[in-house]
Amino acid sequence: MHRIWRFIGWMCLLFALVGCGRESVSLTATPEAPVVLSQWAIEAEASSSYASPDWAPARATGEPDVQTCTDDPRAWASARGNGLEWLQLLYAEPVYATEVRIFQTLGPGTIARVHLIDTGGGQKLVWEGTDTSTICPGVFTVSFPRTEYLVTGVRIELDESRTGFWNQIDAVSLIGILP
Ligand SMILES: [Ca+2]
Repeated sequence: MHRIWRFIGWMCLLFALVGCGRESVSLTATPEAPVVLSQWAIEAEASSSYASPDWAPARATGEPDVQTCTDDPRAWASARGNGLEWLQLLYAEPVYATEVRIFQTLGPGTIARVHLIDTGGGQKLVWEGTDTSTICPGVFTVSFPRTEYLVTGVRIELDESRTGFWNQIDAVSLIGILP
């Protein structure tokens, strides 16, 4: 009787070893888990700015530093606050993008279009419409299926005639998967 149990024990051990061997093979074949990166802009330019260095496009680079809904020189503001404007941001690491987050700290409601910029400088529209945000400070988030191309920049187009007021942007993050 003991022999039978010993035999069953050895067979279990054998199957376990074979199973381990198979598992290691499949693990080797499994691609590495994607690394999702959230990054802040390193450079920025815009159609205009209220002043410089205060309210300049560079004030929309780096992480957010304005905590209230107010006119603050640490955020980008256009010169006039009543027409068509754009803000373009550059990021250090090209990624297969999945989301853009725009931190608004004054006058939300003017974002009209959001484009991604690929590594060749091409623009791809990912959102167009009317920003109905009323929460301020607030984050306007644009999510989309993972891009097939690498993204290195974001271009935000604003129509400040919609509110007749300055839509200040404190920071913009780009979320995506590292190649
Ligand atoms: Ca800022």
